[in-house]
Amino acid sequence: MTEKEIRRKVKKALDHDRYEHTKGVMYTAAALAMAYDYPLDRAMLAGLLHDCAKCVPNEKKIRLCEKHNIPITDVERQNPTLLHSKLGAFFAADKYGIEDPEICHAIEVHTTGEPNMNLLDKIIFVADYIEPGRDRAPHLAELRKLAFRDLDACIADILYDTLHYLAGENKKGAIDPATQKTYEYCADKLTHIDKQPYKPD
Ligand code: DGI
Ligand code: FE
Ligand code: FE
Repeated sequence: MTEKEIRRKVKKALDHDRYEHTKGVMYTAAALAMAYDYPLDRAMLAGLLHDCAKCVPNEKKIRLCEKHNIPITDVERQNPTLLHSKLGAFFAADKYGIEDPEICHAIEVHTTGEPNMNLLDKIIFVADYIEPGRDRAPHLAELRKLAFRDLDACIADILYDTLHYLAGENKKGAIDPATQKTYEYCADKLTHIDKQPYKPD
């Protein structure tokens, strides 16, 4: 498949807002790739495909994972939206012909992160959070600057905010152990001075 064909297919698979977000992630990933010396074409392709399974209805996400032997954890069964990353990695290879395992891996871990992420994983994880269309998360202005100064510190701060968001008032959803582990792995990189290290109860 050519890059143009992939773009057209992704656009069809997503709703308007999700495709706008996808373009934001693709170009933000390109900018981060420039800053940290990663091949632009691969970063952009990973950005383009990172949410390719996001608009599949939740029931169907579960069905497709079961059909293709993609393991589903308890937390994922309770929050099937989380499955869009694993299913997206599968789609990238299966429907979009991506043979680059680094691209598929970055898609697979983009929602929770994982300890010891490689450079492309980090670029996509951060680009997803800071792309220009995002406007709800706290500290976006600081995180956008930090991303280009210290990628690991930016990841620690994003995970800190995500864990607090998930643990917040109306419990947005169970915390995936992968999110927790990723945070613990990089917690020593936290930069925001007004923050205490996050501790689950
Ligand atoms: O797909 P996007 O919306 O672009 O972004 P994403 O893949 O990072 O998904 C964002 C959502 O995922 C956001 O609402 C927070 C949620 N999330 C991240 N880690 C966890 C989580 N949700 C649950 N339930 N548990 C987690 O550990
Ligand atoms: Fe996503
Ligand atoms: Fe996304």
